[in-house]
Amino acid sequence: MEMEILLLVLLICLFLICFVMIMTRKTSCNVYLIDFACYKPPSSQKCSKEHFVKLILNNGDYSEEMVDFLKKGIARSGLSNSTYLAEIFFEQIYKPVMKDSQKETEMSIFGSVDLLMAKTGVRCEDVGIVIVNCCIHNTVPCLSSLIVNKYKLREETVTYNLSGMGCSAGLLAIGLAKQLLQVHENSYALIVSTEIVTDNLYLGKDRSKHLTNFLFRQGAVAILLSNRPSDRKISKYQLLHAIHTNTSSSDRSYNSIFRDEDLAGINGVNINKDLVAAAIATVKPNVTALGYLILPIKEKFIYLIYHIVRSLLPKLKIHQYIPNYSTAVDHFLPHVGGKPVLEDLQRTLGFSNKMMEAARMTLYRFGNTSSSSIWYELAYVEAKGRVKKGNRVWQIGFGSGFKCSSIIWRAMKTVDRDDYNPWTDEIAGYPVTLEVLEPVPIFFESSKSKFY
Ligand SMILES: *[C@@H]1O[C@H](CO)[C@@H](O)[C@H](O)[C@H]1NC(C)=O
Ligand SMILES: *[C@@H]1O[C@H](CO)[C@@H](O)[C@H](O)[C@H]1NC(C)=O
Ligand SMILES: *[C@@H]1O[C@H](CO)[C@@H](O)[C@H](O)[C@H]1NC(C)=O
Ligand SMILES: *[C@@H]1O[C@H](CO)[C@@H](O)[C@H](O)[C@H]1NC(C)=O
Ligand SMILES: CC(=O)N[C@H]1CO[C@H](CO)[C@@H](O)[C@@H]1O
Ligand SMILES: CC(=O)N[C@H]1CO[C@H](CO)[C@@H](O)[C@@H]1O
Repeated sequence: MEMEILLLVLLICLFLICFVMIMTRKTSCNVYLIDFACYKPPSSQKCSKEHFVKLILNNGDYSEEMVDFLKKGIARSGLSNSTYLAEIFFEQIYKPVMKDSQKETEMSIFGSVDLLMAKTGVRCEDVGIVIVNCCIHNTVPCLSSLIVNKYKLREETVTYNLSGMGCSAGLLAIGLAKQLLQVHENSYALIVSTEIVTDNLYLGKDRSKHLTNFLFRQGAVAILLSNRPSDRKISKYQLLHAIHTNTSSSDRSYNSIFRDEDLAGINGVNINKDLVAAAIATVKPNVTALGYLILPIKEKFIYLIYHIVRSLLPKLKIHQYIPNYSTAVDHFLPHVGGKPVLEDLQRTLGFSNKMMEAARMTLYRFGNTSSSSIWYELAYVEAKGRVKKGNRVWQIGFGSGFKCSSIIWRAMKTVDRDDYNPWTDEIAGYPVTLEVLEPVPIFFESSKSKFY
C-alpha cells in the first residue's frame, strides 16, 4: 500500500516537473515587442519640394528637358513639403564628406535609441543583442559597434549589422532577433533600422537613378524586443509570425534594383523595368504562405474550391480567388516604396482606403525612409488610437534582392498615444486629402538579364 502511494506521489511529481518545464519552455520562446521609437529630425531639416528642386539644379548641369523631368518627378512623388533630409542638403553646395554622414548617423541612431531608452527605462547593461540594418551607408567600425561604444554595452553583447539588404532588412532583422532569442534566454534585443541619406543624392543624368532622389528621406527607428516572460505584461505586441522570401537566384530579380555608375561615372541606384515582375514573383508566394498561416478557415475553404475548379476546368478561365485579408488582420502596414507601389498592393489585396491610410500618410509626411517606414506607420495607427487589445498588425517590407518579409504582431493591450510618438503633436490634422497626381514619369532602364 505504502509503495503504491509513494509511486503515485512520484508520478505526480514527475508530471508537475514536466508541466513546469513545458510551460516555461513555451513562454521563453515567446518574443515580445516592448516598445519602439521613431526618430523625428529637427524642423530646421524639413525639406520642401521647391528647395529640393533648387538643390538638384544648383549642383548639376541639366538640359531644359531634364529640368522639366525633375520638377515633374518631385511634384508627383506623393510627398509633402515637410519630409526630412540631412543637414548637408541645406548648404549652398552639396559636397558631402565622411564627417557629414557621421553626423547624420549619430543624430538618427542615437536620437532613436535615446528615445527608446527613455520610453522603456531599460538599462543599457541588460541589452544582450544588437542588430543594426542600414543599406547603402557603411562605416568602419560598423554601426553596431558604434552603439555598443556609445551606450557602453556589455562585452558579451551579440552584435550584427545587416548592410546592403534593402528596404526589407528591417523585418529581416526582426526575424534574426527572433531566432537569436530562441537560444539566448532572458534577453533584450535592440534593433535599429535606418538609412543614411547624406551621401546618396544622385546628380547625374540617368533618369532611372533619379527615382530614389524623389522618394528617399531621413529617418530611423529603434525597437526593443524581449523574451523574458515577466515582460509579457508591459509589452505592446507579441510576435506571431515572421515570413521571409527572396528570389535572388533569378538574374532578373537580382538586377532589378542595382547600384552602379552611370555613363559619366556617377554612382546611383538603378531601378530597371524588371522591378514589377520581380516584386510580384517575390511578394506573391510570401503573401500566400502568410495567408495559409493567418486566414480564417472560411477564406481558406473558398480559396481551395476556386483552386480545384480552376485546375479541373481550366477552360472556364475562372480568375484566382484573392482571399479577404481584412478578415485576418486589423492593420496593414506596407513599406511605403512609392505611390504606384501602394496603389498596386491595395488593388491586388483588396484593402480599403482606410486600411491604406497609415502608409499613404507616412509617405506624405516622412517620405520613403527605407526600412524604418513601416514603424512610422505603426506609430501613426497608435497615435490615432486605433490599436486595440488583440488586434493583429501586418507589416510587410520588400526591396532589392528581391526580398520580401512579412511580420504579424498581436497587440497585448490597447495602445495609447504617447509624447514620444513622432505624430503626437500633429495627428489631429491627419488624414489629409491627397491630390490626385499623375504617375511619376519613370524611365526605367531596360532589362540587363539575358534570360528575360
Ligand atoms: C508644397 O509647396 C508648394 C509651394 O512651394 C505648393 O505649391 C504645394 O502645393 C505644396 N505641396 C504640398 C503637398 O503641401
Ligand atoms: C533566401 O531564401 C532562402 C530559401 O527560402 C533562404 O534559405 C535564405 O536564407 C534566404 N536568403 C535571404 C538573404 O533572405
Ligand atoms: C473583408 O472582411 C472585412 C472584415 O471582416 C469586411 O468588413 C469586408 O467587407 C470584407 N470585404 C469584402 C470585399 O468582402
Ligand atoms: C525607397 O528607398 C530605398 C532606399 O532606402 C530604395 O532602395 C528604394 O528603391 C526606394 N523605393 C523606391 C520606390 O524608390
Ligand atoms: C560585427 C560585424 O558584423 N561587422 C560588420 C558590419 O558591416 C561592415 C560593413 O559592411 C563589415 O565590415 C563588418 O565586418
Ligand atoms: C516562412 C515561409 O513560409 N516562407 C515562405 C515564403 O514563400 C516562399 C515561396 O513560396 C516559401 O518557399 C517560403 O517557405
